[in-house]
Amino acid sequence: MAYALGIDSSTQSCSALIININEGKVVAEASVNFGAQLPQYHAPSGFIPDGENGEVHSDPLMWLDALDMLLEDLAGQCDLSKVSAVSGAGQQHGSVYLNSQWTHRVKALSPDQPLSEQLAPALSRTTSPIWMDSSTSLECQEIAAELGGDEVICAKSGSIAVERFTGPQIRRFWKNDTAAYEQTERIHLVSSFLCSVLIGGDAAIDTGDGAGMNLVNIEYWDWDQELLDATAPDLKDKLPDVAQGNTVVGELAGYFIEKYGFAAGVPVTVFSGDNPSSLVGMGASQPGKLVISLGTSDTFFAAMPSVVADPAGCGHVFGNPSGGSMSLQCFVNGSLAREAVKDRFGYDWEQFSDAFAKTHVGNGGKRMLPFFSPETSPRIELAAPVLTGGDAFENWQEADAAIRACVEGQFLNMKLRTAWMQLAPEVIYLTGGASKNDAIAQVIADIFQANVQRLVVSGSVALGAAMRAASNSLGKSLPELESLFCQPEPDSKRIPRSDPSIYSKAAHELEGLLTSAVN
Ligand code: XUL
Repeated sequence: MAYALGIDSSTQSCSALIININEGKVVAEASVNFGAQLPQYHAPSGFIPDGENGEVHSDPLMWLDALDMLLEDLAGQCDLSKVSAVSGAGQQHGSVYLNSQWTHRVKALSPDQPLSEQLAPALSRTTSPIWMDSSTSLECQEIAAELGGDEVICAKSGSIAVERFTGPQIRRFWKNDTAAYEQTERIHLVSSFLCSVLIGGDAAIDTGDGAGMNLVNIEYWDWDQELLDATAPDLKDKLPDVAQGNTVVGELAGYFIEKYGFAAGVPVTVFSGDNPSSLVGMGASQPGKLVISLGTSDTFFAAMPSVVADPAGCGHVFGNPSGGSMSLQCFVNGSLAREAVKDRFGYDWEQFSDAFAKTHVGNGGKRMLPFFSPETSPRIELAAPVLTGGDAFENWQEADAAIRACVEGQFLNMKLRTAWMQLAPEVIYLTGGASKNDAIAQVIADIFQANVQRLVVSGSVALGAAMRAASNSLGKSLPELESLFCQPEPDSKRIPRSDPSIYSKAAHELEGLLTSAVN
């Protein structure tokens, strides 16, 4: 049979799709919104609101209920006995803490009771810190001090110690609730937790999601004893194995066969993080293509020809689920910054787009550091965006020039900050809400001097998971699957049109502006 199931347990919802790899079609799709469909967890946006000291947690039982609901929905849409390969992905960095009951409970799941009821007694920590949690600055400093500085951690783990990463989160749990830490026999990521439930035993953590922990060494892709020791005692014993993304970790457990009608013996490929999975779902798993996702914040990621870490410590290196490594860099000032400029002039999105036709490439030297809130790439906190280029412009009296300056500033900064990846992309794939804006797409094509395209893909995380499952277990290669499922949107191609020297000069000027803003 030629069906593969991909699951995406993200921050606000759990979604899935089933693909038919012979026909190149999505045959079923479902999604459970945590806030709307599981109101009993009091997490309207998928996390428990009003956490103290930067804490952002979610209830892992909510993720289990959503999984049950999702499979029930899918079983109503399609005969699940036709599914012959499964994989998935989870929001990165979040962690689940399990006690001595975990091993036997996950092995003996009965179809007569929901997953959440059977596994609730196996939690040694009732809630899970997720990627939005910023409570661990002190722990990051402690880990860095123990290792000999951020550069050492970055070279080993692909990132400096980062608040949302799992290692610093584990350290804080150990410090604040040592007894519960000691009762913890297993720590899983969101991805490996759900995968474990599906196979009825501990699943490995893949190199894509594992690298978001500050615990895996990116040279040999396994736990790094020094990083473990600097984080918390006896940590290695509490963690599952690390595996490459093409590993089959088990077969679907009896619970799913009996309850939802899956066939016996369905292989499950190790789950990954949502970003690594999206890399595959966007058809960019081989070097040469890169993805820019234009969302609340903008994210830039790409398969890497070789493993290098960002010397400035802003970017991240993760494992690429299809082998090798990938880079990821987040820019906090994404759509919110574009929206702030638009709103400042009372424009709608059409007027915003028209501003590009009324101004010229390079904006006549009018520049903006478009950081409305603290930025992570580079790490900078400005009282307000910095503008340069004449009094009227600097006093926000030139709406169209300000809009171009904001967007040019964002992508010039992105080009500068991602230079460490040493990529020479043939094509950039755009995704996310603002990717529909052709004017923005043209600016990106000109700044990166590369072709820019939108894909018809929606739900690239779940699609990437289904494609990984299919390529591991159903005998179709990823390139074949990409040509079936990752097609460019007709007429969305933008090619570089401007003289490259305009934006190299502009990049130089922006870097100068940045240096003087920091000093
Ligand atoms: C990546 C990150 C988020 C989460 C949630 O480092 O924190 O993108 O993966 O989507």
